[in-house]
Amino acid sequence: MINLRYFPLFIYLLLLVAGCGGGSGDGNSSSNGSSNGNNPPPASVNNPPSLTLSQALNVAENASLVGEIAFSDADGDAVSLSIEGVDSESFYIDASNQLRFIFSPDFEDAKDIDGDNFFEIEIIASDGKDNDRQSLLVGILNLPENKFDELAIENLKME
Ligand SMILES: [Ca+2]
Ligand SMILES: [Ca+2]
Ligand SMILES: [Ca+2]
Repeated sequence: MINLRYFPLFIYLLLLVAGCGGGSGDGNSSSNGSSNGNNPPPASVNNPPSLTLSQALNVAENASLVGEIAFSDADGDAVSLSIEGVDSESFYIDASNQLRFIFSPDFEDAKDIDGDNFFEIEIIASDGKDNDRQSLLVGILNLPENKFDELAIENLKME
């Protein structure tokens, strides 16, 4: 049986709880009106060119061709390619967008800047407004030279 002496207190507590629960409605109703109203959208947005390149390519020594530089431009802009990076002076890009050495690399006579047979360059594609650039590591693969072939034959004789 509920003791009626405490009933008013019970009601009081109920009201207190209900009052706390509903009270927090007056939050920040600051209306952040997006006030960019008067800026018309740009007439045309340029899309930068996009290079499709591996980050690393290996080519056999004694051949100057590295590979084609593939790119696209969503606007159909004319795109010009250029080369930067520490070993950029060892390369050029021909009229067919082929990346080539200006010489025939010789594994036994490394011509890259630090002599480890990995040429470090960056390819830049520009449409005159924006550009895309990607780093490219061109490694030189060693091919057997005559002297090494002879060495291999001598080793065979010794077995
Ligand atoms: Ca473009
Ligand atoms: Ca190097
Ligand atoms: Ca070699």
